[in-house]
Amino acid sequence: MPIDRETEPAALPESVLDGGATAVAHPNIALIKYWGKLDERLVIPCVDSLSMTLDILPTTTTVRLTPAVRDDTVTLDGKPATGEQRQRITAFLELIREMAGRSERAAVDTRNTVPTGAGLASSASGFAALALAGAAAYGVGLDPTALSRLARRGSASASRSVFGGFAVCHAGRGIGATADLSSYAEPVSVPDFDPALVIALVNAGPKTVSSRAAMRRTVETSPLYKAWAISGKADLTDMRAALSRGDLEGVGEIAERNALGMHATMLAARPAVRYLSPATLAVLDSVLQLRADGVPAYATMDAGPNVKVLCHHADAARVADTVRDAVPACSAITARRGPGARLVTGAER
Ligand code: 2P0
Repeated sequence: MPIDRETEPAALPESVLDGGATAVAHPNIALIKYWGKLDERLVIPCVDSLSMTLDILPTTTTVRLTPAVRDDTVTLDGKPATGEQRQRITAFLELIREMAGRSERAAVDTRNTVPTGAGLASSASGFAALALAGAAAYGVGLDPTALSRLARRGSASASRSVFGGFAVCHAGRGIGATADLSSYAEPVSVPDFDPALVIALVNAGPKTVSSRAAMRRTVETSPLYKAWAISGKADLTDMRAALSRGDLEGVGEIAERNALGMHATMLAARPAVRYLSPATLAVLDSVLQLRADGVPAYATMDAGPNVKVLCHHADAARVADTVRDAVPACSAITARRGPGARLVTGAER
């Protein structure tokens, strides 16, 4: 089968085994959202999801084995990682060591260009890059499906950032090892669909409730959760059809209803989880106004107040101006579909 340079992650060159490995991965934005886990330890999502990988805000991660050192060292944006962030990364390295049958510790250096923990998918790009660099550094050869399953153990959304363009993450079936084997992402081939995604950054600060805690509370207490999970199945079927038609209006309508439904499940949780701020609502109003003015523009929001607006490239500048007018403190950056995770070597590092 020919290799699709956009959707297939790069193969592992032997040269990266000396002196560590560096990988780059991009964030993705879900058009059909993942929210809720069936198994927290194995990171098995309750629902299927579908996303677009972006061409901006990459994470670059280097993993070097440090046999003479007793503990892993983790540097995040130039500073030593602490607390839960460090723990998640070292637990992930432990998984790779188990796969490799090796015990050497490692030094991890991760650089994000996206604000960490702001609902801008830094854990998606972060764990996709770490999975690829970590597997390469420890000499574990993984096919794209296995790499995606590994990335999922870091963050379910990271399974999708292994691939470029559009990707679907299967929630999987069964429990335990069966669920682990059957939950992974794979590319969705829509070569001619290339929309713009205008990211309206209303607040780049870290979120007040982690998505992990928020998901858990929603699944356990929200009376709306089950209804949303069921309607998401139809959303996914409709989304695949709209994508294959290259139908931006269809894709946008389905993405918007799926995201609003996800936030409705959170608002109904006890106590409520509310990521949407007044500025978020002002941007949503401006998106409605754009549509009323004949500009196809559709909103999606993740675990934070920022809004991502799907539109045609030709309309992206107008959309960006409109959201900036709606919320003067807001900045807007435009993304398009981007590449899958890849290893980088030599000077590129
Ligand atoms: C998504 N989000 O599909 C959804 C929509 C946020 C809202 O995946 O707990 O960092 O590490 O699996 O992937 C954000 O949560 O969560 C997320 P974990 P993740 O993109």
